[in-house]
Amino acid sequence: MTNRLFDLSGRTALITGSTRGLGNAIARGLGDAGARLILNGRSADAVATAAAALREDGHTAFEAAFDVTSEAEVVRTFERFDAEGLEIDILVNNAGIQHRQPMVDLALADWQRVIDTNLTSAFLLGREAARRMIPRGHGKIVNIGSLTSELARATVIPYTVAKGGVKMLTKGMAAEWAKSGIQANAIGPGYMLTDMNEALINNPQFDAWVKGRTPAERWGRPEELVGAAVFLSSAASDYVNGQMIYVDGGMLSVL
Ligand code: GCO
Repeated sequence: MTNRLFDLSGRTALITGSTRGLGNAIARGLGDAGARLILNGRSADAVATAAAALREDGHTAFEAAFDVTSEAEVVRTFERFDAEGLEIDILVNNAGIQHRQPMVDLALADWQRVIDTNLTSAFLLGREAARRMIPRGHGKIVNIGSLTSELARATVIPYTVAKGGVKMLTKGMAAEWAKSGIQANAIGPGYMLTDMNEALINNPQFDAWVKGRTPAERWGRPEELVGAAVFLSSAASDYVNGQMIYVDGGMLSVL
């Protein structure tokens, strides 16, 4: 008998960047907890493929291909949800990109692209979702941060700045929206086995550093974020607001 506190039945979750990696693992986990899923990515084909795979496994999966950095596309997508009667109960702001380059060599366009994708998108989707959650008196927002929400790593400064911003945006959402029954929180993944980190995983020195610097002495698996995601998406977290849960094998807790 699973505890109904963690039951997402009857809830609809929009997960950005959910065609692969952390977003897809989180979507699958929320689906396993009973949620209907709306998948997102920029590519309609990739969204369709990911949604079909989830339907194959018995999940209810809708498709929403749009660019999370485009205010016009975000607004238009939420207007489409309104027209289709799709109420977003859970928003997971997961979409993100990485760009590894020393700041002295960094082009403004690359800086802006990372900030827009990893941080501004969470504001845009959060604003549109909150405009609809506030009148309903309830909603869950789960932002995806990073170890770099707390500590900087050289060569990934735009990502670090964006993820630091995600931490404070989460607190800002709590400050303004908690009184309306919305819980806004974040998850800070450690070094996870994802496509985005392929170059690091395949670099023996970096791989050894991660395993040496992490108390668990291993990389994390995307599905290991599901527990925190279900908790922060469910009634179990109705009095939790503005928090970041680090799922990092202990890396942030030790020198
Ligand atoms: C990097 C990695 C990290 C991880 C993750 C750590 O280049 O250092 O991409 O940013 O992806 O964010 O929490």
